[in-house]
Amino acid sequence: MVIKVYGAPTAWTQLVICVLEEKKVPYDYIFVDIFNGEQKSPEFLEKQPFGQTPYIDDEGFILYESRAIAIYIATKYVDQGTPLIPSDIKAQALFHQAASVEVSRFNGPALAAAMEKLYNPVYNGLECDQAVFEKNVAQLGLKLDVYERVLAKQKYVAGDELTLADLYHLPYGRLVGIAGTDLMTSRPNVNRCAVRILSGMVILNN
Ligand SMILES: N[C@@H](CCC(=O)N[C@@H](CS)C(=O)NCC(=O)O)C(=O)O
Repeated sequence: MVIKVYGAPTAWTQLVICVLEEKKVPYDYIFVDIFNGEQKSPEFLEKQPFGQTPYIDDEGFILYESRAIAIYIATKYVDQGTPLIPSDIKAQALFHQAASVEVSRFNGPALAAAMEKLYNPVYNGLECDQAVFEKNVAQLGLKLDVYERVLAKQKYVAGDELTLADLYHLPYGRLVGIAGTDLMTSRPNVNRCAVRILSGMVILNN
């Protein structure tokens, strides 16, 4: 039985699907209608108690939190597709460093900018607060200036090989582009890395 991904064509399911594609693992994508509250149903909360997509079902083994799912897939299928987690102890430490930078520096302002410009108007019926959006774009820009300097010296965020730490930037890196910013494209080294990350993306349908 192939891995079942219960998700929606939004930010985090895209990461899980991208990891499965990079690892050449077959999967079934099962659409969860988060736009009509299916993720808050008792059946869904049994599997994902926080009421968010995605989660996976691997022959009865249920796992949620996209970064944890990504590590599970990359570890289980270590011998196929793109490696994604280095085996050398120092390369692995640099991978954890880059993954921590994504959570602690990139995700906050990127999520806030995407929420303000895309999610709030489209899904919550709220007007975009342009000042909040711009404040977060500016904060993210400062972080990406540092990324640009790092990526001038190495191909990817954890070194010269693509890792999960790069792919973790896919969900909100993509959305800040859709939100109309040039945060990625105006920084050549960041853009080079972003183009590679996005090359593994599959367009999901409802
Ligand atoms: N930390 C979670 C975040 C999941 C998340 O934010 N999911 C969004 C879609 S991308 C969702 O389910 N939103 C609907 C909701 O919160 O009700 C993960 O990594 O899986």
